[in-house]
Amino acid sequence: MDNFSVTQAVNLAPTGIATFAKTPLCTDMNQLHADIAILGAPCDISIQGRSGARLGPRGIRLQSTRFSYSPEGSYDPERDDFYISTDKWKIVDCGDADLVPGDLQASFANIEAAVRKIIAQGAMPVVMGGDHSITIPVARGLSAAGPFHVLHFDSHLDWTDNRGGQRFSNGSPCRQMSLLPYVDKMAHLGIHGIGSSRKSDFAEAKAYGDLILSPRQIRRLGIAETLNLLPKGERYFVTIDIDVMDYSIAAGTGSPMHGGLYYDEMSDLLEGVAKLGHIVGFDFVEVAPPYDDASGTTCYLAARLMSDFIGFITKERERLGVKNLGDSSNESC
Ligand SMILES: [Mn+2]
Repeated sequence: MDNFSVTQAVNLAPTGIATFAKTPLCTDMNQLHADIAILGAPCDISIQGRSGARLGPRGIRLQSTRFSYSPEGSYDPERDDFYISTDKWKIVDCGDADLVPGDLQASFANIEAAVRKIIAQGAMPVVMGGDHSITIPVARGLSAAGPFHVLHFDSHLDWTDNRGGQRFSNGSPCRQMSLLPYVDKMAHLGIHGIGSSRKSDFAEAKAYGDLILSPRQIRRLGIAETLNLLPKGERYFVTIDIDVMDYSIAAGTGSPMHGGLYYDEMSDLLEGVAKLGHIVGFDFVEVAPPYDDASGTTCYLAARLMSDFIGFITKERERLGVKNLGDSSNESC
């Protein structure tokens, strides 16, 4: 960018390449040397309702260019603090795991391999779906990061065993994760989709030891008490389905739902979650730009919440004195 500027680079939102928050692009995973690696998983061939989530990473990346990170960090006037300083944290965008048309398992294999590589390179994966089935290969790719608890934000329980014999749909990631030996307890937050799961699915999830709370129950409890109820432990994987957010602010998804969470509630929950323990990674799924409004409300909400969560996670690591790479490794991407 500097090559073309006669003045100091201003880096406005409409300029530059639309990586996530305009972070550096690193498509050669062997060169990956970062604290946090953003990955797109534009796979929506296992969706049960309206497709379109394969365009999620594109939509989120475009809206995420409305903010970008800087050496001094982003100033939050509410907390009077700076977040995500590029002097302290190295965040890169690794591009997308390749989608193989019509081949779910091959597409899953690409996602799993990318996540496994990110973990092996010592970075925290942040994966953009894609439909919620992509959480299955993401969780598989996290095997070396386990054992961990799973915190699942969604309108739907996603504990379906199979539909017509298909066990890897966007309605079954939590069922599939429960089968992984390194997945410990699960908490499902924001669940309120009527008729999307069988009563027997809820019974089986509870028998596994899962906590299930609706938005109404979260409001009655309050954020602090809700956080108190979450499983205690050292490590957590967090999976966020955009349809946990209320229809009025998140229409751009396959199965939008009234009665969901609002931005402040979700952001506050994520801030609390970041303080529970070590976050091994998170994914953000089901954003479907074809159903979004013209201003990109849903895509921007997803980008904002992802960035908030990255900010809360890095802030907690700063507080704990966790080692980070910052800009000390400029030779590799
Ligand atoms: Mn889901």
